[in-house]
Amino acid sequence: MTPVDRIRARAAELGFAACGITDPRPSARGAALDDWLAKGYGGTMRYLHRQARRRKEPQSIVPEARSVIVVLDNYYHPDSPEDLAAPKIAKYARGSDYHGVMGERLERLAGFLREAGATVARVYADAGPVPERELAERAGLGWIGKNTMLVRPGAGSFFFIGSVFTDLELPPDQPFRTDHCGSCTRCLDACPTGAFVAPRVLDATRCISYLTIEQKGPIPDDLAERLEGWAFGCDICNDVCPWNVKFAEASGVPEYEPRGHLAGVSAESLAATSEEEFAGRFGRTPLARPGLGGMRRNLAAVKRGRRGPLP
Ligand code: B12
Ligand code: SF4
Ligand code: SF4
Repeated sequence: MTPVDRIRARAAELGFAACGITDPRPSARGAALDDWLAKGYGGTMRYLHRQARRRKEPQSIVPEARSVIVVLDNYYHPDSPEDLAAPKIAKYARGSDYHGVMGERLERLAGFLREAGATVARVYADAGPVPERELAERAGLGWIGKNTMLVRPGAGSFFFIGSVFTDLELPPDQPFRTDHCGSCTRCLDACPTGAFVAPRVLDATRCISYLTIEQKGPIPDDLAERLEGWAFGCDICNDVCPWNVKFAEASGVPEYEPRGHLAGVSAESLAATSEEEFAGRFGRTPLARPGLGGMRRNLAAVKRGRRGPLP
């Protein structure tokens, strides 16, 4: 077994669905990121501006790094009838918060690298200046679809992406170079808010995921009307993708088992819910990010939207 084979085997043992190797050379899409930010598509996510330089030059994130190990973590579980009824939660947020679940297993992978001689092994899972989808594509794990998701052939896109930057010099995998979207436009056509400006360019300020999780302040009425019952995140442009319809398989990671839905929860019932009750039910899930205040806002917007256009 080569050192890379052993790393892949350890990643599989830790429950990761795929593992690829790349290096921290500069992003080939720096101009696309600058343009995206300049057009204001990042809305109030100011951290994306602050991180832009490091995102474009991954070497600057961990100067000692010679290789980046990229993993995919499957979070898919089929929808239950309660999941499909408003108010809806995106699939990724139905289990325990992935930052901890993936972070802990990435740390174990980093420990394995240290045992193999690495002096630097730093892990990232969503919370860092890492161009995760591009690195995953470069590590041969899939292509960036028209919905901007990293899609893996024969597997789909219901994956989180994690990475370990290390000073081990490892032979990189071949980048993924083919586009398997072809003439399909299902994701672009299905987006209820018209958030795709063009294939692979998302105006986040129109995306339900941004509006219900990241945005501060009220959800504008014209977009509230189009929430289609989504109260936290949105799965539409992933659900319609033929690669998911055909290939998505239930995750084997126990922490991603759905732990609760919002069936029976309404704007009125949340108004009467205390912070303690909310924390008891959703404390260790991604819903803690917008918190009780944010979820009250979201449920009120879902309700407003269902009444139809406001005068
Ligand atoms: C900000 C952010 C968001 C924003 C903006 C999303 C976006 N598309 O940019 C919002 C809040 C809307 C969001 C939503 C979601 N997110 Co998010 N998000 C991020 C975050 C933190 C940064 C992404 C970013 O930099 N965006 C800026 C754009 C410009 O960069 P980019 O997406 O990498 O886009 C590249 C392409 O557009 C490409 N490009 C441009 N032109 C062209 C042309 C061609 C031909 C090609 C090939 C590429 C290309 O160049 C860009 C720069 O490299 C990443 C984590 C990370 N550190 O990367 C997670 C991340 C992308 N999100 C993730 C997830 C799961 C989601 C949701 C599915 C959650 C949900 N169910 O609600 C949705 C999906 C919505 C969607 N279609 O993207 C996962 C995606 C996993 C995957 N399989 O791809 C990530 C990687 C987190 C993680 N660690 O797992 N997210
Ligand atoms: S997550 Fe929903 S709102 Fe956002 S781009 Fe995809 S379909 Fe549109
Ligand atoms: S729905 Fe079609 S166009 Fe969109 S990502 Fe999937 S294959 Fe590509």
